[in-house]
Amino acid sequence: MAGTKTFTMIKPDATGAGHTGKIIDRIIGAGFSLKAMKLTQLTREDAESFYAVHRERPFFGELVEYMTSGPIVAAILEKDNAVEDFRTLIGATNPAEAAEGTIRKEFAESIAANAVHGSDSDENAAIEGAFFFSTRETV
Ligand code: IDP
Ligand code: MG
Repeated sequence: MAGTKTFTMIKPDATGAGHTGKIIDRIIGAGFSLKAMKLTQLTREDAESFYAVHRERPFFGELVEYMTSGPIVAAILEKDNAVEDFRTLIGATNPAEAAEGTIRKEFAESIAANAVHGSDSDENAAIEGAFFFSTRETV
């Protein structure tokens, strides 16, 4: 059975462009509830660790530079079928390929600066949520 939690970040391009509130509104409007949320900025060590799975990819350096370039909003979200439904809401990694009405179609600047993160599995949702939040910080 699909899990009920996912993890997201509003990335530096979107926070910097003043899109934080609009993106949160879209997420809540799509039926997700906020279980935890914080504004923070990733250190290089944080970003390298969070994206360790992409270490060997050619864009890793660019990704770490970008993700440390400004504030991010991290959040744990709850909804039935959370991981899959959130990936549908945000759209394809490359905004040029993202469907109409998706968050990345509306707010992303490029394949790197693509406005939001969404976990790709229930297992990663739990790992990524725990990277940012203790049980004490989750409602
Ligand atoms: P996802 O965020 O849609 O799950 P992933 O393949 O997991 O996409 O890649 C993680 C992040 O790395 C992307 O959200 C994007 O910020 C960045 N990224 C992915 N592919 C590229 C690329 O080809 N060039 C630059 N950055 C990329
Ligand atoms: Mg991914």
